[in-house]
Amino acid sequence: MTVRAPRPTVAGPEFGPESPFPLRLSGPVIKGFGRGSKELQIPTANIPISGLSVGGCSEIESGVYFGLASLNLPATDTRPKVFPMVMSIGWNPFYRNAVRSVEVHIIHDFAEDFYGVEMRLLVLGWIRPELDYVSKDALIEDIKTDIRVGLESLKRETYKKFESDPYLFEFGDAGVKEENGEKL
Ligand code: ADP
Ligand code: RBF
Ligand code: MG
Repeated sequence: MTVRAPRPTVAGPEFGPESPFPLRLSGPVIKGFGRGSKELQIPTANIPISGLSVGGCSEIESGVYFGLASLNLPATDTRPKVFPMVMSIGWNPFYRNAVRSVEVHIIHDFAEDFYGVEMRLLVLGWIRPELDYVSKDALIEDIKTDIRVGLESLKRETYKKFESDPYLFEFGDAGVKEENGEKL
């Protein structure tokens, strides 16, 4: 049996996000590979890879990140809610994907799917590189650890304060068109 070495319980510097964080990304939730919920029981809301061109220039490195997400749910007549999230960007080495994907697991139980809804992300830190695994269970275990690490990391006041970042509440056409660097 292969046992993964114990992992740190928090990620990111104690005194708050350091460059290039916080990164701001957004996009509509699209269909992914259909594996997250069914195979891993960890649903991931995918957004188009074009959402990665932040401010039109920087490319994000592949890996696992933590941060905050907000959703422009149709039924939300109050301020959009902000949720903790963990995100994977890359090629999913365990599945040898042919396309690079951006997938976000929101740490919240939703009663329904939210395909098509705009999601805004404030990426606050890096957790680890994307890895290959000996088994699906090993991948699931590591993602569960990412969730714990993400939650623990976000508890710190230097990260928690981003819950009120205006970016998470600025839903609307203009912002989205700009963020994605493409005309919709
Ligand atoms: P896909 O391969 O299409 O991305 P998944 O099996 O990964 O499908 O499931 C993702 C979908 O599940 C999301 O697009 C969203 O509509 C829904 N969903 C429900 N709960 C969550 C959650 N906590 N985090 C992310 N997506 C969720
Ligand atoms: N896939 C990998 O192949 N290797 C990884 O290290 C990996 N880490 C992930 C970490 C998180 C927090 C999440 C949400 C997903 C991760 N995935 C990883 C992606 C996973 O394989 C993918 O979500 C499913 O295949 C569904 O598309
Ligand atoms: Mg998914």
